[in-house]
Amino acid sequence: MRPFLYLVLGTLVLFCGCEDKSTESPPATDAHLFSFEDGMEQWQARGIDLELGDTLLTWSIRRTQEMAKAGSTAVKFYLENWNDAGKIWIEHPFAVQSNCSYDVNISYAFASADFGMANLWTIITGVVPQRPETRDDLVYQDHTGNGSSTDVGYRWLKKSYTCNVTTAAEDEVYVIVGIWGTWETPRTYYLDSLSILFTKKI
Ligand SMILES: [Ca+2]
Repeated sequence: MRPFLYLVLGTLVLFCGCEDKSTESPPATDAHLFSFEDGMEQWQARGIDLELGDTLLTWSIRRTQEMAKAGSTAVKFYLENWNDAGKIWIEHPFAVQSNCSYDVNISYAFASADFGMANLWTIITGVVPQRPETRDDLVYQDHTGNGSSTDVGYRWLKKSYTCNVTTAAEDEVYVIVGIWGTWETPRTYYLDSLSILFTKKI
């Protein structure tokens, strides 16, 4: 009986090993959605390059009910960009595995009153392995134009960016969303329905 038992046990072990391979896990995903109805949901407002002589530019990032894409509340970005260099954003750390590579899709509704193609600002959106400390740590994307050639007021736009980040020893990354003032004027934008999707690459 003993050889038979070994055969049965060996078959079970082999079967379990094959089972693991045949049911190889799909890429791990992790989704987050923020509508800012009850608070900033752990997103922190930051700014850089805000100096103007001996003073600082006036700016703010706060929740508002002036307009919203989902629910009744959005996040309002306001920057008086008199130094032609201001950058303001919100950031949020997310837990990840160390020594891994992730594709990160960042999608949101973005309301802009910027029309035409002249004097537009620049969108900041990305994922970075450490908390941003300098302008070079930020990730710049396309412009803030709302697609209209005339002044039609605010339009909600659908923005979607997919970035890649590779972690080393760290076990968190930062997602950043904001604006870079690339023309000297005060401007206001709105953000809502922010979705973050992490996909771990195998
Ligand atoms: Ca909302």
